[in-house]
Amino acid sequence: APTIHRADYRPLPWTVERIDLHFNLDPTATVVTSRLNCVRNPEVEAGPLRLWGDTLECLLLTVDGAEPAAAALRELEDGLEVDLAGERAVVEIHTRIDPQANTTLSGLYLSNGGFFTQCEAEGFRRITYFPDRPDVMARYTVTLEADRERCPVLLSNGNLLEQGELPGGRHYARWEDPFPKPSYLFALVAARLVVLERKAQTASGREVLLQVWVEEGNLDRAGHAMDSLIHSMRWDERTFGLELDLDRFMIVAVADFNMGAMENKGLNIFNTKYVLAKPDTATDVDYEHIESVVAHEYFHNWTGNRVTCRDWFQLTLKEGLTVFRDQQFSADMLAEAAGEEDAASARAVKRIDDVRVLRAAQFPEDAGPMAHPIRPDSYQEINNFYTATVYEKGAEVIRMLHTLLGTEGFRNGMDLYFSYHDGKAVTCDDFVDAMAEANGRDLDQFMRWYAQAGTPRLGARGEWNAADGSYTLRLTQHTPPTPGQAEKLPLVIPVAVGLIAPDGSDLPLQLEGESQPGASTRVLELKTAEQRFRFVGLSAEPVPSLLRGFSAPVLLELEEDDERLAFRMAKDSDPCNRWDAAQRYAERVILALAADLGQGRAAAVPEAFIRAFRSLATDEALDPAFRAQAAALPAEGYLLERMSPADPAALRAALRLLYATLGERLAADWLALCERLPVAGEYRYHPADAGRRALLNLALRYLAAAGNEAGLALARQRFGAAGNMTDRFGALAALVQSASPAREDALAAFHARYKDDALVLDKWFSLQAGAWRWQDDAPGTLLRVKALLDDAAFSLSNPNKVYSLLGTFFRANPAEFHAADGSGHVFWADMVIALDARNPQVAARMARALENWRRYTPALQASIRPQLERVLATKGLSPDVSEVIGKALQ
Ligand code: HT7
Ligand code: ZN
Repeated sequence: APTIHRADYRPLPWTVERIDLHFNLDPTATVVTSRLNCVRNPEVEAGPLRLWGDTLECLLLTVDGAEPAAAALRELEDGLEVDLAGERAVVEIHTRIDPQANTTLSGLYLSNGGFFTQCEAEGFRRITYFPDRPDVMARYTVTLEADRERCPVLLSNGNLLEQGELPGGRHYARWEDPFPKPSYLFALVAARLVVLERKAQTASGREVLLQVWVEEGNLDRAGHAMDSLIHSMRWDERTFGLELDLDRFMIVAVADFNMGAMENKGLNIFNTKYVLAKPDTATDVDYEHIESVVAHEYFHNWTGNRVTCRDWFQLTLKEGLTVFRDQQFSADMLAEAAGEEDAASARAVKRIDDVRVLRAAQFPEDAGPMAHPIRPDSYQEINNFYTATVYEKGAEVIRMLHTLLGTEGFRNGMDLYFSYHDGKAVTCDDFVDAMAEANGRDLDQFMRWYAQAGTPRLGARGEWNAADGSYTLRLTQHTPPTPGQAEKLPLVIPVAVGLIAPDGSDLPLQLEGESQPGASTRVLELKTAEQRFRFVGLSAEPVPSLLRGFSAPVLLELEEDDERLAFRMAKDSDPCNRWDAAQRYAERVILALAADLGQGRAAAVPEAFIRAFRSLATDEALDPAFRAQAAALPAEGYLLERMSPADPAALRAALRLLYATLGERLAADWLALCERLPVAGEYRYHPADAGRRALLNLALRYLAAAGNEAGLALARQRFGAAGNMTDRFGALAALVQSASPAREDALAAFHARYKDDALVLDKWFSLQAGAWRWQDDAPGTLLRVKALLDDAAFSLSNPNKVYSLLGTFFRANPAEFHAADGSGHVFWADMVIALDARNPQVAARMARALENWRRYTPALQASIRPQLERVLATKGLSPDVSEVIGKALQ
């Protein structure tokens, strides 16, 4: 596939002002009639109208009512070019498409008999010929015509103008969206659905209709999504003064969907996973995710829809900013529920969650062959760039702006951004320029965050001068080379710093030249490769606490011995850094165990670590949700990245030993926790209860890993008696991650209870795919995964099933996936090839599981390479997979 470069962006000579669409919906032969009111762009040199089209059958094309001369219409590999005269023209196009044959879930497709669309990024061109780029913003009128029996509900963007009956059992609905939008925000739904609806008032007093559409039988699972939507509306009004601009806002749940959800104007389409929840089927984590995804899509209405991206290279303009907004929203929701006293801890728990995701998913991406800046310079397939870098690192970049400018400065920047760019398709420069102008700041150097790939290394060394009571912090930065970017320039890195006194209290900070001490945490701005900051007026040597709140997406390289880490685990006033100290200590212990076990040496968990871990996990003064974070070990994927070469078997052996040791040595503590923590009464989704359940389930996990009889009995009992999915699933997970034979019965009982529930079965698949081997002679997980492919509930055509079974195995079970006999690698190639024939986006996601293969041991590399080559040599391979594998092999 050709490479597309950001530098090649040119505005189109013709754009579309209005589009009138008519859909005659039929499962195998849908006819789409499109009338485009085209307008010449006076700022661009004359040229033809460019229409993209993909897998379309063109039935008719006219210009101002007549067929164009043969020479005026040219067929291109990816669409058409039409010569138009004058300043305006009406182009009418009729196409025929086959939704039933569309297994890609991009464009118009069928799910459970209903019609659904997904147009981001380039799905609209699979529906009709169109200048399918985000900088073409048009007003849409849409008429849907379908069989009434099959599709009683007909939805599209905006407001319903009219609906009625048609001959032959058909009916129609006509919709109009008052706001100009890019084609990627177009949507339609024609299906058999039921609705939960509420009326709400916006801040300015307008009445709006909120709807959540689901399949019959699921109405009792739609309430949490509705509540989340109302909370999101209120938060955006309160925080950014942004109101819902439509009279009606719809959410539709669909079971076949490539990603989490889609922010189509006024008609958000969601993966059922991020809508449906009731206590018996959804865990606390599911409730949390639903709240944040509903918020994310709702927030896009301003950051993405009202102001959109000029081109797809600017994707982080909407995604990074919207992830930041949903992270802030979730933190505020948690803080509100926790109450004033516990608000800081609640916010930290959310921040820790976000940092975990960044480290586990984005850091490896930044260290691999697909590394790219948050604003990439080139791509072959845009669908491959909906990445943790664009989303999560993009959100970190926005967060740094927020830190540097302050809450008020950031809000002023947002206001200016909307005042300049509402209704337009713009670039990341436009956003940062608005922030700079509103705050009188020069952010030119800051823009390097948009241009440079790779995780920067932040070095820190402190020098204590007892004679004058000063402490000099020397900060350095460098970013390692990434593909195509050998040299990197210094970035602006906000480093939030505290200094801890020997008694554990925070010291007031006074920099050299300042007249008096100030706050105990302050943000230093590191702008050059090396900078010194001299703190004065100190009476004893302090312990530095750096990057508080994880103030920048960097890897902190700071030499700290075990005692110092244990000290910060116990004393750091910044909860994120307290957690981080525990993670660093655990990482050090795990990697040392892995090195020993990998070399066949005897290994034991250091006593000092067990002591430090125990004090933190059992500290009753701390919020259970925080303790659950502190007691959870670093993600296996992150640890593999920290290992050189990455040796999944040795790492797994180390983790097994650590789990079992902590389970055994702290058994009495874990059992005591299990007595004290249970939440009485009926289930409610509340962060305080969720924290208790999370810590209790973690305690069960440690006990089960150690084979503790009392712990296993408790897990069996809780599994049987659970009154909600969080408890039931937590107990089941503990049993499955143990050598106990009880796990098979529990898995069977779980299956029997939920055999008709697709979303719960996803959990059942995932749990088995992620299962470790707790006895060396147990059969490998791959055998189980292969057997599950034939389960009646499994389907390679449903992304949720693929992500649950294959995604978990390839991404979350490295030791089993990378079994020494190479069977996992052969299986991976078989699956990627099979998936690619149906759904290239999903196949590419699975393909990426091996992108960092060069980091593994030579023996594993030798096993992986031929499989990568086999996939690349497959006839008809999609551009999606071919970009991933091509770059991995480069
Ligand atoms: N903006 C949405 C992106 C999305 C998507 C992209 C490619 C293929 C399928 C997709 N479904 C949704 C999701 C979001 O960030 O809100
Ligand atoms: Zn988004």
